[in-house]
Amino acid sequence: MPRKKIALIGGGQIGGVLVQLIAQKQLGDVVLYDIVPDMPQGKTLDIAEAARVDLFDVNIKGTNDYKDISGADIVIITAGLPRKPGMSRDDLLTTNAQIMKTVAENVKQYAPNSIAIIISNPLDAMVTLFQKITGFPSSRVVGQAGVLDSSRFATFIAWELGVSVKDINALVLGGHGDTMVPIVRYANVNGIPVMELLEKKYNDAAKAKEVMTALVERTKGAGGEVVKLLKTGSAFYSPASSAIAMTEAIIYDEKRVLPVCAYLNGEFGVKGYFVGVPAVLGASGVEKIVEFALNEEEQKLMDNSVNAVKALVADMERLGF
Ligand code: TXD
Repeated sequence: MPRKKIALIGGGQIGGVLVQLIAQKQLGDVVLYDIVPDMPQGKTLDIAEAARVDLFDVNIKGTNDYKDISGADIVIITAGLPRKPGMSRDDLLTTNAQIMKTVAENVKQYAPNSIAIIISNPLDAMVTLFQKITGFPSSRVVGQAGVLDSSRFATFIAWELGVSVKDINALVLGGHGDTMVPIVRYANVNGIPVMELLEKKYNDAAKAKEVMTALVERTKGAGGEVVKLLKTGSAFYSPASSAIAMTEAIIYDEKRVLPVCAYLNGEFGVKGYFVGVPAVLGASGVEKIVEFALNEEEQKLMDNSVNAVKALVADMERLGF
């Protein structure tokens, strides 16, 4: 099998970790593009020089020229500004929409058959804009948010219960913002409902509920928690890992069911918007939305989150994008 070509647009914190992970896992040849002169060349040189130690055999190139992404199979986009303490993801809208417009035009020109994974914030709006400008079929445009938000939820549950995070299944749906929807009802430890385990632990249903509410709230604010501690940027290791899980699902045609930001055509009661839902990821990109019944409370939270995405997209359109 010829090696895949993976283009990364944005060579900042997440971009750098992406290069390293792709190399170490030998997922394909990498091109790292950034507008800052020499920086992507420097980062890729640094990572390439670890090849003898890490024993990887892929080509790694840094560039300031979009021509170098020509023919990429997968494009992962992190270009844009990250949050500073006190900022919401939505505060990034104007700046990052301008950046995304240029990025999308170039991906359309140089990698017209690629599958695009978008990471830049505000995520749901950036995915929408990218698809609008490229005109790519929606199966080839997907945003990363839910894999990370779900992993954060799983991590907090594991810590609370004192069990391995490997055995936790936890799903977060909706937009990648404060309105995201952790699905408590289906959170489980190897099939055993988390709520049942919390009730056992505390021997008190009300207390168990209170603890779960705290886990849910921490999940929703998890990005901000990291921003506050870092002071100079936002999370980058875990977003990079999450995008790599999606990339692997596509490269190896795994048909994994992952929560991703995907285009909905009536599923979950949403039409014409990109929202976080479980989807099958395989060689063709988003191959299927995995729909399931939400209860009344979950549907209400989902509607609220979808309304926040709609408002964000409307703001973006008002700004002329
Ligand atoms: O889960 C998620 N989706 C996210 C998203 C989790 C964490 C952070 N998330 C967002 O990803 C964050 O809010 C940002 O919008 C992106 C990238 O985060 P990162 O931490 O990597 O930001 P950096 O280090 O500032 O890197 C951004 C790079 C930087 O090197 C700029 O020079 C570059 O983007 N940049 C550009 N590249 C190409 N083209 C243009 N026009 C451009 N403008 C800036």
